Amino acid sequence: TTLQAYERIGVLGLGLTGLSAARFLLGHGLSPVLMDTRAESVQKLQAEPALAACEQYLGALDLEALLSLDLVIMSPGLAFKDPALLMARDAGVEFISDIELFARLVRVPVIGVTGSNGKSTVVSLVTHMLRECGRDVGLGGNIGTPALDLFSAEHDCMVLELSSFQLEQTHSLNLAAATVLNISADHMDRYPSLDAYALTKNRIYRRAEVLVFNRDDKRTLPSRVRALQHTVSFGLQDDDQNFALELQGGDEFICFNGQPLVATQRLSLPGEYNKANVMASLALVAALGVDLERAAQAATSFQALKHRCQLVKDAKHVRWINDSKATNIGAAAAAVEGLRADVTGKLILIAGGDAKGADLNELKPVLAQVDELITLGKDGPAIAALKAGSHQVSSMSQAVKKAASLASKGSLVLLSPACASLDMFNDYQQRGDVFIAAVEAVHGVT
Ligand code: UMA
Ligand code: ADP
Repeated sequence: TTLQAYERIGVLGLGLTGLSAARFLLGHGLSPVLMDTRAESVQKLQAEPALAACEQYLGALDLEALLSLDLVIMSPGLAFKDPALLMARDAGVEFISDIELFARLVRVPVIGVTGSNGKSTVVSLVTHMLRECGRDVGLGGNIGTPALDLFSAEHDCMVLELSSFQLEQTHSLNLAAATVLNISADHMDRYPSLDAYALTKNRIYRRAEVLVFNRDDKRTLPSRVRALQHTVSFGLQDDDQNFALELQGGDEFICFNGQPLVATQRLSLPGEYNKANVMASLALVAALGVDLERAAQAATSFQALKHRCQLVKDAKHVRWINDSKATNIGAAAAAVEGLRADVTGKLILIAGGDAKGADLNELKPVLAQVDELITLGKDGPAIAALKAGSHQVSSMSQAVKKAASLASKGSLVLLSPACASLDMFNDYQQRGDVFIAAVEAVHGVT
C-alpha cells in the first residue's frame, strides 16, 4: 500500500533506526538500498545475510545512487548538510524519518512526547499508567526501540518518545495527545538558534487532537491551535483549571480542575521537576479516556529510571547519585535545584563531557549552588574555568576518588554532566555504569 507506491527505497544511516527500517522493508518483501557515510558499518551487515545481500553504498554519499531513489528513510543522526543530500532533495527524492513511515501505517491511537528533558521519564510513566489501567501499550522511539519495531506485536495504543531530529522529517503523525515538556538549549551544534530548535519540537502539535503544554515554559505553547484541537496545560503554580499543584489540609496535591488526584509525598520520583512530569503524564493518558484516579494511583508505584537521579549508594552519611542522562545544561540545572534543599553537608557535582556547542555561561548560576565542582572530558576545562577552586580530572574513577576525599557527613555527590558522553564513553548508560562501578570500588559492593 503506502510502500508499494515506491520502486526504489533507500535507508540512510545503519544504526538502530536504519537497521530497523531495513528489516521492516525486507519483511514486507521490499529490498532496500542501504547507505551509510561510515565505511565500517559494513560489519553490521555481515551478521545478517538478508541485509548483506542488499544493494549498498558505504562511505562518502553517492549522488548518483541517491538520485536513483524514490524514497529515503533517513536516520535522525544525519542532518541536511551534505550537498549531495540537498541536491537529491531538490531533485524530488522524498526524505522521511522512520517515524513518518510509522505514522503512515499505524492504526491505533498514539501518544507523542518531546521536550529537552524528561521525555524518557514521561513516556515510561505514561506506559506504566496505561498498563495499570489495563491497556496493551507499545513504547518506542528515541527511548531506544525504533518505532517500526513496534509493529511486530499487536498493541491497542502506542507511546513514542520523539527527538527534535526525528520530528524534522515527520509530517503525517496524527497523535491522540502530544506534548512539548520544556525547552532549554540542547543540540546547538545542529540548530541555528534556540527558536529553530523549539519550533522543530513544536511540530509535534501539528496534527494532534489534545495538545498538552507547560504553563511555566512559554516556548512549549503550541504556535498555532487548529480547529478541533484541544489544549490542556500543567504547571507548578496554582490553576483551578488544568493540572496544577495545590495545598489542601497542609498536604500538596496534584489536582485537575481543582480536584485532588494524588498527594505529591506519595510519589517516589525525586525533585520538583518530576511533579511536572507526573502532571504531563496524567494529561496525556486522560486523552486516551483512562480513569484519572487510577492513573494517579499508578504514579505512586513508579520508580525513577536508571541514570536519571538514581540513588547509587548511601554510605558513611554520603549519598551518591547517578544522573548520567543529564546531557544538557537544563537537565543538570533541574537536578541541582531539585536536590539542593536536602543536602546538609556539601553538594559535590561531577560534570563535563561534550557540551555540543552549548553556551556554557548558562551553567554559572547552577555551579554557584554547588560546594565543590569536579570536571572531566572534552569541555571539562571550560566548565572548570567557570568556578574558582574546581578540580579537573581525566577519568571517572579519579572523579569519584576526588569526590570521596572531599565529602563530609551529609554530603551528596551528584554525577550530572550537562554534556553528552561520546568524547569518553559509548553512551550515557556506559558513563553511568562506570560511575556506579567506581563508587562501588571506593565503598565496596554491598
Ligand atoms: N551515520 C552516518 N553518517 C552520519 C551519522 C550517522 O552514516 O553522519 C550512521 C552511522 O552508521 C551510525 C548510524 O548512522 O551508526 C547511527 O544513526 P543515528 O545516529 O541516527 O542513531 P541510531 O542508532 O539510529 O539511533 C537513533 C537515535 N539517535 C540519534 O538521534 C542520534 C537514538 O536516540 C534512538 O534511540 C534510536 O534512533 C531509536 O529511535 C539516542 C540519542 O542520543 C538515545 N538521541 C538524541 C538525544 O536524546 O539527545 C537525539
Ligand atoms: P530525556 O529523555 O528527555 O533525556 P529523561 O527522562 O531521561 O529525559 O531525564 C534526563 C534528565 O533530565 C534527568 O536525569 C533530570 O536531570 C532531567 N529532567 C527530567 N525531567 C525534567 C524536567 N521536567 N525538567 C527539567 N529537567 C528534567
